[in-house]
Amino acid sequence: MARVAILMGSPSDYDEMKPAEEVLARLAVETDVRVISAHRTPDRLVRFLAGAEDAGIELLICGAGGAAHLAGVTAAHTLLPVLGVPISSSPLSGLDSLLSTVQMPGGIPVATFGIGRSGAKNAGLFAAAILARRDPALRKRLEELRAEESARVPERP
Ligand code: RP5
Repeated sequence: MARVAILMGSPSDYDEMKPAEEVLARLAVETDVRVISAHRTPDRLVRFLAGAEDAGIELLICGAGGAAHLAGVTAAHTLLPVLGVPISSSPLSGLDSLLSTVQMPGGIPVATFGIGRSGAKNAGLFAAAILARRDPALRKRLEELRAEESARVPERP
């Protein structure tokens, strides 16, 4: 059963959002990956969020570019934690997406990550860290992943 939903505004966002999916797969956390746009498919978003908790979703990661309102609108429709990833698709290379996602007015929080692939990877890891608080087996896998990443760093260039 998927515990994390990964939403993105367009199929063109997938390349930048993939690291979230990949790192969660590596940690054996099931994801439900969807294309849902806050402005092109608003009904799809509302429908999905209405059933998300019952479907077992515990966290949502939302990636969008340009005037990026997907994470904010998602957060407005759910009490589940929302992690936002700004996508670099726009002529402003994602600075607009970053500001749109991070600058939520007080009251509806979106935890915002860096622009693009590393932001998506960190959002996936952050989601896993939250879930690991109550999942000792996942915590162990997260520890192993950290150890593997450390071991890959050479002592000399
Ligand atoms: C946003 O517009 C999407 O999140 C995407 O980053 C951007 C461009 O979408 P496409 O025109 O490539 O579908 O809503």
